Amino acid sequence: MMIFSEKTISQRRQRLEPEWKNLLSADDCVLVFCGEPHTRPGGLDQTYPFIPHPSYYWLSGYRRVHGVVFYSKEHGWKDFILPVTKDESIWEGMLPFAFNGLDVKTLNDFLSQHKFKNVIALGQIPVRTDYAVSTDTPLAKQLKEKFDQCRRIKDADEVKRVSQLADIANMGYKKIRSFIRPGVTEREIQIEYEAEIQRHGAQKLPYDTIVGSGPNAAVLHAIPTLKKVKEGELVLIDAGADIEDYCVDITRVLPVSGKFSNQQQSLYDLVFAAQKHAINMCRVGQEWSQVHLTTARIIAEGLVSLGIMKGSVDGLLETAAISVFYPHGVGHLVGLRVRDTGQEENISPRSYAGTRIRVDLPLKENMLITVEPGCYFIPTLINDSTNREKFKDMINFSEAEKWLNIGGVRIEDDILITQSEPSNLTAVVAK
Ligand SMILES: [Mn+2]
Repeated sequence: MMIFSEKTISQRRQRLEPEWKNLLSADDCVLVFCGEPHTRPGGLDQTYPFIPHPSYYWLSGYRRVHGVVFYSKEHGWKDFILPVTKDESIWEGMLPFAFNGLDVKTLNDFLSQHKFKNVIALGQIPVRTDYAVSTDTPLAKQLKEKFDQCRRIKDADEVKRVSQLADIANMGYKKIRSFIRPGVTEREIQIEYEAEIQRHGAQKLPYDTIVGSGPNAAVLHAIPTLKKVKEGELVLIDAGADIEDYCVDITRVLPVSGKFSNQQQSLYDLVFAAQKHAINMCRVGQEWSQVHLTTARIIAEGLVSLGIMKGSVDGLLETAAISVFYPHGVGHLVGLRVRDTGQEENISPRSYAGTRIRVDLPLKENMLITVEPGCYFIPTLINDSTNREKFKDMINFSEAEKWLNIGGVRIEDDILITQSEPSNLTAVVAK
């Protein structure tokens, strides 16, 4: 029932505790909720697959519904767990498991017995509780922020798990390379990849696998279709692997015929250069926004040299013209779930070169972040009348139209920030 050792869990608690102690009064306590199963609409007793709230899971190592981690200055850490029921044993074959803690049914009594003034709820807060909890208070927000900051720093067990997932994803990507040929469908590529990674130990997918061939490569979250991939096309595959909600997030672009055309190669080289530059910037203290701006600059310079954009590169960034071809941020925190804790401190994130980036923080040692610049020819943006008017002096639209069939290129890896060189945990997947 636990994939992390008790030592790892206790080290995480030791790391978080001093941060919380500073914020809490003697009669405050914190509850971190795992969450409850959710009924499928009209599904009677059917529920969606259950995943624990990542904060709870990180802090406890348990994946059991209704679990609660309790903390107060006076009592320290306590685990409240729902014991396996007779029904679960009959229907699902679940065996009672050992846990160091208390039956969650005793939580209410425990709280009333100790008369906490302020019960702060974090994690997947239930719709109803038997006791009053505070959720949206300034204190709750501060506690959550400290929690997120702690969780962003990956420990050795987490890094090991993500590296293992990179090896698993690599088996899937290798399978695609041997499978891909004119006439197979995007959907078949997805199936081959997903079967292969599960054969090698992945439990599930961290996000819906993206396969886009030809013009579909320009659809940022392309759902694989029954379209057959054609000789001379590119295929963009953005696919991960997941074990117990830990994951990798990887994108590769492959030529169906095994070789890029000159035009495809020039686009690929451009994005690859931006990615290499960005990875090299992944160092302690680096502002993430600057990493994004650097990739936007490299892509803008490349598009100027290809005759697709024109004018000063500064202007292409300042006016956001570059976002017609690069409409997303350079990356996001990853690890425990595909969007690891990054957004909460960026409630009104600034726009950089026309794009809202998902993380607007300086990098710290042992953060894990994706680096995924891209350059696309998206009909909706290229044919947009406002863009045509606004950027008429900056974009050579008739030239851009010649690239619509190529779709786009994105290259994505997961980078661990270290005291020295950036560590590419997904480098094993060939580019
Ligand atoms: Mn990603």
